[in-house]
Amino acid sequence: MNQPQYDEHAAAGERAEWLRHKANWIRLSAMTMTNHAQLGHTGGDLSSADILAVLYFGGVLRLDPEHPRWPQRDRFILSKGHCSGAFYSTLAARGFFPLEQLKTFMDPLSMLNGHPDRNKLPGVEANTGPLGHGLPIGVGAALAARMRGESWRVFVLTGDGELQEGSNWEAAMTAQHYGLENLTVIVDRNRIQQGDFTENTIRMEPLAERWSSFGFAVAEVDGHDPLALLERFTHLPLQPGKPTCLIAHTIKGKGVSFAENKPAWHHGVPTREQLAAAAIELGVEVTW
Ligand SMILES: Cc1ncc(C[n+]2csc(CCOP(=O)(O)OP(=O)(O)O)c2C)c(N)n1
Ligand SMILES: [Mg+2]
Repeated sequence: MNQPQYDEHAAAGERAEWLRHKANWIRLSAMTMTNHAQLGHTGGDLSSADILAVLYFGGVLRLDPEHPRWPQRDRFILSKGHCSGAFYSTLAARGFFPLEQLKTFMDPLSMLNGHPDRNKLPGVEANTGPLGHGLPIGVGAALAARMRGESWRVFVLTGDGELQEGSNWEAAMTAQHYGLENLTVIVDRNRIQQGDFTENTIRMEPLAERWSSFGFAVAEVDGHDPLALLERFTHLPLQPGKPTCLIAHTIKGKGVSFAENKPAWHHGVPTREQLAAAAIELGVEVTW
């Protein structure tokens, strides 16, 4: 159920290349969606693509797209629910629903709302969008696994600006109180939130120290290096008896030069010409 989607016996370089290609496909697919809707959150879609590719295609998450509510599955919660373009592209590519459905992003009556809805779309564990809720839900899910004696794990992907929501820190205290080693928080540390850089808005540093002072085992990782991510994800928990926080250093808009590290691309959407330029830079094709 958590087999890598590539040839496991391939050399490390080839595996990394395969995952990079998958992440770039997720990027272009998400941009095709935000171009279609002329709405969306392109910058954060692009920063999280490698993390999603490694979780879903690197054999990290135990899941079964044929049985999305398989009780023993790992739970992945996209707490930064505004980055639904990348998330839906990942779920469709992994087989949770047909790729053609991506064409309906944000259309009236579409199941692909701007923010994920677990009652509409297979593979979505929690309704997110209002920031600061994914981790509290994830803590509850991890605690439920513990109480039932089940071995499934919980992964929560948050934004860095999102951590300004106090609910995250209440949830963190609870996670450490219960020693939820089956819980991993991944912070998409792209250093930009809505409108500006995080450090100009509400300073997030020293972020690693903050998480460790809340009782998490913490590691920092290059969020665009598939093998470094894979290495971290396949050796969890970082410390027995503690929840894990992985701070993934990323670039908002990664892979598309005109969008990289620009606050305006938080909810910037590409024109047709920009989409064509992105396809060339990313070196992938989206045919759905
Ligand atoms: C509670 C709440 N307040 C405000 C918003 C509007 N909003 C959507 S995305 C965003 C910024 C998020 O920044 P960050 O967490 O850094 O996400 P990323 O950079 O990964 O896109 C804001 C303020 C929201 N979705 N929820
Ligand atoms: Mg951010």
